[in-house]
Amino acid sequence: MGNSGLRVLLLSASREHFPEPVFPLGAAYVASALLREGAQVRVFDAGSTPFPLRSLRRALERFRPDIVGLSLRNVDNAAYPRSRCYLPGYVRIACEVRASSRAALFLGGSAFSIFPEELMRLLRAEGGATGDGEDGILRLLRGEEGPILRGRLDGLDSVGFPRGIRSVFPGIDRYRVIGVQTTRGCPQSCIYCTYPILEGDALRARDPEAVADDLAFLSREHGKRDYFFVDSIFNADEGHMERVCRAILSRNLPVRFTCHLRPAVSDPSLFGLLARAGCRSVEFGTDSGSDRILSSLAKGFSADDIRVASDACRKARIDFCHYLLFGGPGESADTVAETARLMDETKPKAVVAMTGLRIYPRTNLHRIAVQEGILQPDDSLLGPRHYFPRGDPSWLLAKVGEIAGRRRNWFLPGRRDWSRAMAPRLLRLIHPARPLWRTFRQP
Ligand code: B12
Repeated sequence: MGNSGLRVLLLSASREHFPEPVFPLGAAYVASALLREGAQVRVFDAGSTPFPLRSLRRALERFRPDIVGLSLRNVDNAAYPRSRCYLPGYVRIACEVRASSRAALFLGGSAFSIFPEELMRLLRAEGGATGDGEDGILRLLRGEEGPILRGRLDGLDSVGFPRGIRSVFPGIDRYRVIGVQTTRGCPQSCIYCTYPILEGDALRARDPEAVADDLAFLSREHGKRDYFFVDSIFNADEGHMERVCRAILSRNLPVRFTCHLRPAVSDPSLFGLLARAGCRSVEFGTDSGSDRILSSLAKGFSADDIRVASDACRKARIDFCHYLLFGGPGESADTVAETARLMDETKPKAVVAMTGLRIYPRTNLHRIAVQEGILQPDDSLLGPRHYFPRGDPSWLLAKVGEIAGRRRNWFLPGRRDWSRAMAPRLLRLIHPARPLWRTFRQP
């Protein structure tokens, strides 16, 4: 109870509403850990107020926190060529914290886990924790070794929703879709990916009954029905996925959810169980339909696996979307065409395709790009920087644009600045609980 009475404002800095506004789950989970220690906690959500700096000033003056914990989710939108960098907004928020309070500033969140030193320097914070924030924040408050430390929970028993969430974060009522996490860590080693850096490379699972407790609480106390299971890969351990579904079914919970799946399933009948538990949409991290590229990205599954998973999803009547990444090492006009053919064959509701791979530090892609001379070894990568075969984006953008232009269900987030577009906002008004891609009309 060392932090009893300490006033902590957790500030979720993201203002990105595309493809959907994202519930500040990181801040909510960190709040749980602080509440257990007896701290007084408020969550400020910069994404749900039209004038964030003015509202933040008011919140700081009213609550007078001892500590501000800045939750930094996205560095940029990872899209090419219309890339949007969020760092200037985070600098403005940090300046407002300095100007309107004397609180110490601590940093955390996925953006911070990827770029800790750079963000410490940019935002002039007192300290920060990468990794598991529930552990990280408490160790920062204890003044443990720093200024940057790595939060690490062995088991996930302490992960979950704070039961008094409405007094901590009244803004919960503004969110139709609530994030829920059932596992952390990713044992895959896709060459471009940050997941093992963010959450570790070993899979850690929450007790399925604890997940069901959270869902029961959210539906009973807050009337929620729609969820996003935010696990990097919900089927990384199919046994765990099955236990979560059975826990939901055994309590008859009124749940509809979306999740990220790897398109590799050992037992296709699991999709029937997923559907019965409330799964309405699946986002497959497919990346490519070419076996050559799947292997160069080290995905660990094949085009045939994608066929089987797509088929199983369709039979279970779950809408699915394939997320693609064009431009991995070895991508050619032939492999792009092969991917397009597999998409036509598997008939997803939508295809969301990025062209160019965002290069993150400490990934294999970073090493490859330096070796190939496409990237300077001292580039901080905050930039952002994207990988293209031979460093040349033009032919690939043209090719993917041409393919997508002939298919109505293909969506290219990097082709324009969607943050200002009206169409996604209107679709969101009509279908507030669905992922944007699920609102597209299928050809
Ligand atoms: C699920 C997910 C989505 C879903 C979200 C659905 C939903 N309604 O919640 C969807 C598909 C919509 C999505 C979209 C996007 N996403 Co996304 N997403 C994720 C994913 C897989 C999980 C996020 C999550 O909720 N994790 C669980 C929570 C609890 O973790 P957390 O927020 O990180 O918080 C923990 C710690 O970071 C820490 N912490 C958090 N705050 C604080 C504060 C303090 C003070 C401390 C000490 C600690 C701390 O403690 C928490 C508990 O451990 C991550 C990858 C990952 N594994 O993190 C990518 C990720 C966050 N997404 C990313 C990106 C780029 C995007 C998009 C911009 C993509 C696009 N172009 O459309 C959009 C942006 C959407 C938006 N509005 O912000 C990137 C961000 C990195 C970057 N490049 O900036 C990530 C990291 C993936 C990656 N490429 O590495 N995403």
